[in-house]
Amino acid sequence: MADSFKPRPEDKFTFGLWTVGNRGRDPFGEAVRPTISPVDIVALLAECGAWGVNFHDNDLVPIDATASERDKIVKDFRAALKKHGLVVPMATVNLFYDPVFRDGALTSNDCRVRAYALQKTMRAMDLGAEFGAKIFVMWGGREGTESDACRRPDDAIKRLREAINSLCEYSISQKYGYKFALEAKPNEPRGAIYFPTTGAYLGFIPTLDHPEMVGVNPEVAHEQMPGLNVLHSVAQAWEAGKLFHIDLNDQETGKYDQDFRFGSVNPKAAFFLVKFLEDVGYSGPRHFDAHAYRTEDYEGVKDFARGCMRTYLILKQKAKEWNANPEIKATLKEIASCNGGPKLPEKLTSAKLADIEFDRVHLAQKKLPYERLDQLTMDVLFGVR
Ligand code: GCO
Ligand code: MN
Ligand code: MN
Repeated sequence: MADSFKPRPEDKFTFGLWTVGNRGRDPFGEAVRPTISPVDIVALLAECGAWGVNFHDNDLVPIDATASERDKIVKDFRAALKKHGLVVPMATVNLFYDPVFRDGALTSNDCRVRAYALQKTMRAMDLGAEFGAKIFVMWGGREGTESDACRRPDDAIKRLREAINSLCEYSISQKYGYKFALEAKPNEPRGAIYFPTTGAYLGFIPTLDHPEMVGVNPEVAHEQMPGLNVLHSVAQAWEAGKLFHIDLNDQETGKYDQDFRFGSVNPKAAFFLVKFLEDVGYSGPRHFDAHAYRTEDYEGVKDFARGCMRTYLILKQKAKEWNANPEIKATLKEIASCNGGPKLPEKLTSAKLADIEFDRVHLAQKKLPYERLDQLTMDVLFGVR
């Protein structure tokens, strides 16, 4: 049994260099873990059983690196990937750390900052493409405000549209074949970030020049911070054909950006999310955008990484059990059934509908045994059924 929770390449589990490489610095305290090089991170992830690794440009190549330093880093990293059999399915760009981006990058009021951010993103795309990345995540960490006195939000939206249109053109011109995955977050590090939810990006994408190249990267924590149901956001993205990537982690509603191990706060929500991804056949990477508690050393970081993948696989097994459970199946059938009354025509046109008489009181009497269904779910999760 234990073996079935061992990660395999086909599970497509990935981590960012910034996740397992997180040194535990927070607004109140210094780093507690030493710096770990990208090459060592690849070894650590391989030891834990991950399939791939993702990076921001500057997780791999420091912002001030010379061309020759860059070449050496790229060479060493490529060798490490080869040695450990890891892939790079996704790349991204850091448009939030450097002071130049303190008032945003692609939406900044300063046209030179915007141009620099665009150029930095193009270079990050070059770097990702060198490692075969086909997904480019864009998270607008600093694209927001503390005071809306500083710019009109619709100007910010226009600027972001223009930037993404150019980046799509760049990917086409370089034949990179990227799909862009836009990642929403309501706040942190800004007081408020533009496009606070996955749904906001889904409304924006059809206004782009190349909407087919652009989808979303929902993150569990980012939807849970303001108390939204992440599964509903993911399902909307999936149904729109826009689920290009996913960031798995966990988070308590209303708290600071916690980035906890996947499934560690709300295992039931994590269960329904995993069940959804598996039921619909999502085939993209399962990326864990989380980090270990500040109390851990690098052995603890391994426990963290293994825990994310193990929980996913346990929940995947639970989803199978849930789907096969005869009582659950019978209950689902019961709740999906139509409740007697007039037979509805195959095609319900408005003309036909106008003539049907409904027994409203009878319809309202249908049994909806959701208490039983939910307890059956809990029984499956608790392992007693
Ligand atoms: C966060 C975000 C980031 C992004 C990453 C990729 O809350 O800090 O989730 O981790 O996912 O920058 O673009
Ligand atoms: Mn996050
Ligand atoms: Mn993220």
